[in-house]
Amino acid sequence: MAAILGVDPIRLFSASAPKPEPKHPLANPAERFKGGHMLATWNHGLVSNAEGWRLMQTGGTALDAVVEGTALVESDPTGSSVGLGGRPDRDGKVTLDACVMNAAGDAGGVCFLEDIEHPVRVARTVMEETPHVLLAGQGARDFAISKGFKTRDLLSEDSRKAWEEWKKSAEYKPIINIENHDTIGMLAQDLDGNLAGACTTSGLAFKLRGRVGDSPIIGAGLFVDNEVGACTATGLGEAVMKTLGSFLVVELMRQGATPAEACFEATTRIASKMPVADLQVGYLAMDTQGRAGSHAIHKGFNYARTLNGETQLVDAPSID
Ligand code: SD4
Repeated sequence: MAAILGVDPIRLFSASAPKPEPKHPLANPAERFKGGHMLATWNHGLVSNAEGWRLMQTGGTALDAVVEGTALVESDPTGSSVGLGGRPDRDGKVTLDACVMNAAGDAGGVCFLEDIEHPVRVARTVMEETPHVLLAGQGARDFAISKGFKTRDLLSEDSRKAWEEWKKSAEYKPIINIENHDTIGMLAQDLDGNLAGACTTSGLAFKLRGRVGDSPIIGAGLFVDNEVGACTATGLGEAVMKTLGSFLVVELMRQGATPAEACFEATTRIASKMPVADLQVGYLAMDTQGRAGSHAIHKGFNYARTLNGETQLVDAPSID
């Protein structure tokens, strides 16, 4: 057989091929944190973490915690950036993005999904019951319905009024910490020491129809590597996608950065590449040893942290 790209195929596939490198030091089972650790973006993370902790007490995995923790926020009609009650696009339609990732590195997501209250549960179903990672639009909706998810109108009266108001000037200008506020990204390490993450959003208010942000994109809005750590992002998805932020944070941790150092580096990376006066991005990360870190471009980003059942709301440091 001819060499492929200059590599002898016998060497490539033979049993004597070089063994993989030893696992990362953070993967050391003896040092993994097993007290239960959860991080979730913004104030509503408090509700998500409480649900995650409740599930962990009765044997729930990190994946159960992040999916059901964020699903609670999706059901809150007063939240204007997630699930039910989320702000619509320019055409008055609520379109949702979500993804999940588990300790095995499996991932699932949905984007541009309409009429389904729990995109995060659909994302889990995509991961567990299909060979795919991401389903979009009508296909995602059809898939959800085929799996028993019910449809409902997600446009709340409050969001309809905000859209009517927006149409009067129809100015497309994301506002830091207001319009971009409230995506929920949640990371968990369960009592076995395994990691998982979820991210769910209605995206930017009054976005162009069909616009998909970073939140359902694996490596952008969320990334989990059970050997190293996990990261999620909130803020302007276009900025997060340009630097594949969550993957970047996890890779920096793999190279030895703490979660805080990695989030700082990923945030300043954005600021070094584009003007950031009018955009906000916040990163939130954990490693396998129970350490957490966060960084945002601007002030105002906070997150809920639960460690050993104790919860606190933490203000993230920022560049300005
Ligand atoms: C998006 N990243 O669609 C999301 C919005 C967000 O907090 O995170 N808001 O770009």
